Amino acid sequence: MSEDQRNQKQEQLDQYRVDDSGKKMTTNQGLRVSEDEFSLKAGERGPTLMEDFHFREKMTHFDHERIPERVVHARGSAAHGEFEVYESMKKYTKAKFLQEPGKKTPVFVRFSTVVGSRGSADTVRDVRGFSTKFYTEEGNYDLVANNMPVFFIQDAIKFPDVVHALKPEPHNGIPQATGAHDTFWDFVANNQESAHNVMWLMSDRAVPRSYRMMQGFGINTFRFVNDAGDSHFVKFHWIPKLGVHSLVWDEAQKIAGNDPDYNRRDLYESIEKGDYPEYELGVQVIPEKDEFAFDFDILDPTKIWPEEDVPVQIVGKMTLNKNIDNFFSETEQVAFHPGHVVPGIDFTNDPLLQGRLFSYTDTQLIRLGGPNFHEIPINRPVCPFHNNQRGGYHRQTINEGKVSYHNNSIGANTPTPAMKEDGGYTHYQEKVDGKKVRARSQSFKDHFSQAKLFWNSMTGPEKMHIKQAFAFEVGKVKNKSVQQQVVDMFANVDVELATSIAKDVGANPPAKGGSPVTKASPALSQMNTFKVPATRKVGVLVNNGFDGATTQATLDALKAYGIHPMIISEKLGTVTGADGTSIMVDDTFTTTDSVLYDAIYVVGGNVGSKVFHKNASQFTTDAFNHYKPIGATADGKMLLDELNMTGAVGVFVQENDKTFVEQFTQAIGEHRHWNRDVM
Ligand code: HDE
Repeated sequence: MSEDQRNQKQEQLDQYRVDDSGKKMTTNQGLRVSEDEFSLKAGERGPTLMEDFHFREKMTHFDHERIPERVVHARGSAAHGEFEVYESMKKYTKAKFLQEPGKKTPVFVRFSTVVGSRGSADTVRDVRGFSTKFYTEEGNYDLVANNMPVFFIQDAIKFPDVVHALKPEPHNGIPQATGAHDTFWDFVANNQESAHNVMWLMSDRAVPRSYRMMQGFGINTFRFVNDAGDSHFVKFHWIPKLGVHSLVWDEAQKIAGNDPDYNRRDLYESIEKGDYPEYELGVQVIPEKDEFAFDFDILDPTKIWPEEDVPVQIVGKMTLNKNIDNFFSETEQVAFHPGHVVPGIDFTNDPLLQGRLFSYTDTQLIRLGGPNFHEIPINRPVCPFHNNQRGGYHRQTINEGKVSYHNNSIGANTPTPAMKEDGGYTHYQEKVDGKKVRARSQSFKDHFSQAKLFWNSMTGPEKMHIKQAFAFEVGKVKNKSVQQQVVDMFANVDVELATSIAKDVGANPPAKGGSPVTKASPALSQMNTFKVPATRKVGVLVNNGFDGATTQATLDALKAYGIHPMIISEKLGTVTGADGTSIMVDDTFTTTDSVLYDAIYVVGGNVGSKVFHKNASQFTTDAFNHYKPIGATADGKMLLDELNMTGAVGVFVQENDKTFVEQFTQAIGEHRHWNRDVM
């Protein structure tokens, strides 16, 4: 694809972009408006007149400004970017955008939570969506993924059930954006195919630190088809270059109050700063002949293909390098669909995928109000589109001529279907032979082996977090029978886990033993991820009279690592060091909170202030309890001594230690100090 074509998507969006600044106000019909503050009245104190077309147009537009939110994944945050191929996938697929190393394709990515409504908080315990639209020369390809590699159900017909159970309960509309209530856990215990996904949901994966630090998984098994017509089964992965990192649950809850837009803001601000999120695309490929070579069914969406058995091959890298211009036009109106494929990418009989192939277009009809949503700028392919579809709400294309049917002679039988050699999409001719049944394959019946594999793959702290998550979630369940059913169900995964849940929620210990699976997949643990200090935010607690030279040098050194120190003090404006150094304050103890930073650097100062002392103690204690790295100057050490933190794991004091910055920086990259004894 040429540079021109790569810029095509941007140019296409630019056509629709309007800069209103400096312009005269008009109605939507282009009529200049002379007055926009007073409605037209019969006399200054009289009634408003029906003939006030400007008032009515303005109010009608406003009355209709909302569209139905997505039934799931309502809360989203998105960005533009590009995907660049490292390794040609020619061997497996003829998809043109995956053929040549170096080839770039524009993309639009929307991240989301699943269960909460559009205005809900970002940091709830939930699955995250990770949808990517590739604007390829052969049409749009959508990779509609989640941040967990398995799903709650095996057949799409159960999707309304799982979503009803997870959403706020229908009688009172409570609780928002959480599975911590009776109906979800009742669903889980009575639909045990959910076990594996529930293990992921109780793990740290459900509270990502950032969309920039989150994996993506296509979950469903797709098919690659090459030029020769050979087919391979394929699973898609996104791997973040910053590693996979999560929040602590207590922190996540506090962030939900302090900054409900936490993940959205992080994405937006990072791109504004030039910290472009990067993800590598990986594929796991299984040849057709090995379809039955595994001890699980490769079409079962509650199963992973362990990476140690089926390695992830890296294909290329996606960089998100441009923010949206308008949330509604882009993030809200973008329409994804796993059925938006290009030649070389095809489907399998995965029964979840088959149902998805119906649902996504269907949902856009109600959400975007008709069949022409492909004409909305964010959804338009970069290649032209021609067919005989006309009409429908909000049709924008003005098709010329009187022919809108196929076959025809009046229009020389165009548009004409393209031959396969000419890029026409042909479905892979999989042989299908069976009776019409409402049934599930026996090969989908094992619900616990991989749930156990996941549990076995967790490190001590990760297992602890899972137990705590169950204690919270199942503890919120009011129905004692449901609690007991959950305990008994998860004994099938691990008895120690089930016993711990039973203790925490006051249920009886589980009756039967756990799964015999002893295998682990180290790739599943977040402890084995990349550790990168760059782009992390450090809260710097500064008071007047601080050690100017040391502080300034440290801030510069941290910045050189790509870390973002943010100055926090009692008041906005500047703080002044003992040597006259003056630093701008970014936030105050009132406007920000410890939970919004990856690490705390206690600089302090020599000017006593009770307010500073009280707030700095609170910030530092929270950071300590959330396992974050803490650094301190000699002045700041006094506070740490008082709080009994000096010498604790991940606490660094800058006395005469020249290696302070290196140690502190490395600790920031490590993310958290799970082996610290918190208070
Ligand atoms: Fe979705 N899903 N889904 N889903 N899904 C939607 O489509 C559906 C599933 C996913 O950012 C809806 O446009 C069914 C798996 C993401 O706009 C809807 C089934 C995976 C998004 C729908 C699934 C996903 C959606 C609602 C089971 C991971 C947000 C709004 C059979 C691979 C897309 C919309 C965005 C959205 C249906 C299961 C990911 C209703 C029926 C598995 C990331 O069509």
